This record gives sequence, C-alpha cells and structure tokens, in this order.
Amino acid sequence: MVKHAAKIVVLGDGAVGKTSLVRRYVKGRFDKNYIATIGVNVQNIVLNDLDIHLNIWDIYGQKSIYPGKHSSNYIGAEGAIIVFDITRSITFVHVNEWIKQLYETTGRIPVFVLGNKYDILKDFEKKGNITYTERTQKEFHEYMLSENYYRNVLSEEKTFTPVPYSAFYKWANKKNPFGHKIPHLISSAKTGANVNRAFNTLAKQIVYNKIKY
Ligand SMILES: Nc1nc2c(ncn2[C@@H]2O[C@H](COP(=O)(O)OP(=O)(O)OP(=O)(O)O)[C@@H](O)[C@H]2O)c(=O)[nH]1
Ligand SMILES: [Mg+2]
Repeated sequence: MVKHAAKIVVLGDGAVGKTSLVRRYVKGRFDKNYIATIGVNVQNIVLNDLDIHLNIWDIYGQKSIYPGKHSSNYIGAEGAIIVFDITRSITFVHVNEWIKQLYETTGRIPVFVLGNKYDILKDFEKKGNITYTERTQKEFHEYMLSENYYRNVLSEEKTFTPVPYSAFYKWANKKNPFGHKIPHLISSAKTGANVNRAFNTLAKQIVYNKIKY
C-alpha cells in the first residue's frame, strides 16, 4: 500500500495528444489513430518510489462535445498537465484559457505544460534542412498537408503554424497572465520524449505539497 493518492487532470484543445501522452505514460505505447475522447477517460498508476497512487483524468478537448462543461471534472484535482500541439499555434494561445478555467475551480495547484508532437517538427527540420522560423510557415503548412498529418483528425483549425520554442519559453518564464513561472517541456507521445519526466515531476510536486504541512 502506498501512502498517498492524488487526482490529476490532463487538459488542452482537441487532438493535441492528451490521450496519447497518458497512454505512453501508463502503458508505454503509442497509437497513430485518432479517436476523440468523449467525456473522461480515467487511468491509474502507482509510483512506488514516490509512494503515490495517481488517478489521471484524461478529459475531452473538442469543443463540439459538451461545450464549456469542463469545470465539474476539475473538482478535487491536485495537479494538472496542460497540453498544446506545437504544430498548431492556436492550441498554444488557448493554454491561458485552460489554466484560467482550471484555477477557477481548484485554486492554484501545481501545473505542468507540455508542447507536444515535437517529433513532427524534428522530422520537418531534418527533411528540409531548415528550422521552423517565421519564413518557413507557409512551407510548414504545405508540408503538413502533403505528409497527410491530421488526415482524419481535424474538422476545424487546419492551419499549421509551429510554436517557436522561444515564445513558449518566454511565456513559461513569467510572460503569462498568472504572474509565476510555469514548469514546461517539449514532448512527444510518439517517441516518449519527456513524457515520464513531466508526469513524475508533477507527481513529486504533489507529494511535496502533501508532506509540507
Ligand atoms: N506525431 C505525433 N502524433 C501524435 C503525438 N501525440 C498525439 N499524436 C496523434 O495526434 C492525434 C490526436 O491524439 P489524441 O491523444 O487522441 O489527442 P487528444 O488531445 O486526446 O484529443 P481529444 O480527446 O479529442 O481531446 C492522434 O492521431 C495521435 O496519434 C505526438 O507526440 N506525435
Ligand atoms: Mg483524448
């Protein structure tokens, strides 16, 4: 028996990779097919070294499924992973809204923000031998369409503009509406990069908060 238990929620726009990140973390697998989450999918994992049982609530992101009805799922959460897709900057813009909505229910709890699908940008850079700067946005968009990424994924928001790491970094280091630094990483559910690190860091912070008093 482990000593602690905590609920964490995983939030962010539709198709950013929430379910894929949880699957990678809990089961160590990746699936390239997209099935939008309807409602909530709960997964459990026991971290013996941290003495905690995590109850991970993977929440739907598509606005068309119960518009604006997320808040009830946040009750009791002690930590959150907020995900955006670094190939679609609109999903990064929305991160502020996700955090604001979360804090309205939970108060300020530990959060960890992931810029997911890093592998796609890496492939793009490798193939084109260029970095994803402003000047390559059109090229990037065309690349995404030609590679057939998101063939069946998105009905809306089919514009691909990558989020520069510098913008993410600045935002996380206080240039955000919350006035504090936000733990963050770039990740890939496909390769597994930084997935364990993000969830484990959040879990550690939660345990720390529990034993602090
Ligand atoms: N290349 C790549 N594809 C990814 C990654 N993460 C997720 N995907 C793909 O993106 C699509 C959406 O992933 P999901 O994990 O279902 O997204 P979600 O955020 O749970 O979506 P909703 O449940 O609708 O909110 C799927 O086709 C995944 O295979 C990643 O890191 N790299
Ligand atoms: Mg999902």
